[in-house]
Amino acid sequence: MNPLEIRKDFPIFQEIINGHPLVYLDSAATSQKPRQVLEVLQRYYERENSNVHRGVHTLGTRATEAYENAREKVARFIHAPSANQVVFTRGTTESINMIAYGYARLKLKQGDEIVLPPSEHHSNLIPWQQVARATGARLKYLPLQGDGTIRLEDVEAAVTSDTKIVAIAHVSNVLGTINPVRDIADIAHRNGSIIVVDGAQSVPHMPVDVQELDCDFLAFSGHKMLGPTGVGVLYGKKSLLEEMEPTYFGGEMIDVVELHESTWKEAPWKFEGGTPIIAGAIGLGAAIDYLNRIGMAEIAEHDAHLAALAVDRLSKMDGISVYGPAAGQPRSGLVTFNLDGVHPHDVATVLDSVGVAVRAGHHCAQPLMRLLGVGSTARASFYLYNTEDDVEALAQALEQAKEFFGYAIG
Ligand code: 7TS
Repeated sequence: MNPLEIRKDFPIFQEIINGHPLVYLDSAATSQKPRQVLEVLQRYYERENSNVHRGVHTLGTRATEAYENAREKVARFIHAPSANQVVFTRGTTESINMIAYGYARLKLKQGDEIVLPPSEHHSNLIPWQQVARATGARLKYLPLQGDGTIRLEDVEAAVTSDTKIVAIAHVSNVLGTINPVRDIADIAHRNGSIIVVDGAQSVPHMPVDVQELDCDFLAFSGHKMLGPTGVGVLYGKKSLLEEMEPTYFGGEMIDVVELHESTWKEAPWKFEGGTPIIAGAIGLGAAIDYLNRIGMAEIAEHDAHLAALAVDRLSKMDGISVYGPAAGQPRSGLVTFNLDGVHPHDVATVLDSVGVAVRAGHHCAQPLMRLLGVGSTARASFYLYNTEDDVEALAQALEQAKEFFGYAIG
């Protein structure tokens, strides 16, 4: 793959930021969008726009076919056994909340346990706190190693026959650690638990096969994988989707409605109450086409290479602390760091002044920040359109920030 060629597909790289070419290192927050996705959205609204699953008119048929075709693309992308196991949602957050409301709240009871690491994004933590509050179940946190990794023996020790849900990110959005989901799934299943996998940072960046992972649920967001905002996916095993209740009730998701009771369609449609995210799903389908053309294995290698380069470069700089796996250890395409003694917002502001976009803050992972002993950090995250020059631009901008704050601190 050639990131210089790929960049030509992304109109945003023509933007000049504060007098500098854009160096976009915030794809873990949201990715940029290629022309191919933007054109599909435009064409949909110009030539196919209609509501789905109801009109018998031509446009209705076109929109329905395009929408359901996108579902097939998602299913193939994650190797789901059937497209009926793919529910379109607004994103990872909504997918996990739907599992919490439609499954966990109904199934869990006092004494049950939900096992999770303390490094989870708030989207895979607060819904479980709410389930615990509502059902009397208990949250049980896995110990984290200093580099953010999780030891399987600790999972073995934590997961018991009381465990009903293990919730875990495939890839941490702060540390870039890649969790051994298949091994954890095996432990969960041996104890009669299900495993919910937050794929927000893995599905966009590496090949993901739900059958190989043997995960019960998988949640991810379209906007982090070249697709539009407002669309995401909830994948579930067939029997679980059958057991799970819808979260939203109304039009589109019903079978028969009586005055005092109603019945639902089958999955996935029973979970898609109201007019669904039609353009979003079609845009996500186009994003998947784009990613497939490049190849997910190539993208994974590319992103990890840039992150490794950044870890190496930043670790050699005085005054920079890098978090997460040590150099040479597996890490996905992101690097979290701090410039000692300087607030990451200030670092990010100086970087922005030379066109380098990084995220600064607690990254929706406050408990993890506490474990790291910091209030917040800066984070550079890489994707298929980034180059080795971008890593160098980051390092040089950080040198500038050091000079600036060294002077300011005196
Ligand atoms: N889970 C993980 C691991 C994430 O990284 C994110 C978003 C979410 C869940 C929530 O996704 P959403 O699309 O529903 O918002 N992560 C980030 C981030 O790291 N910076 O901005 C958003």
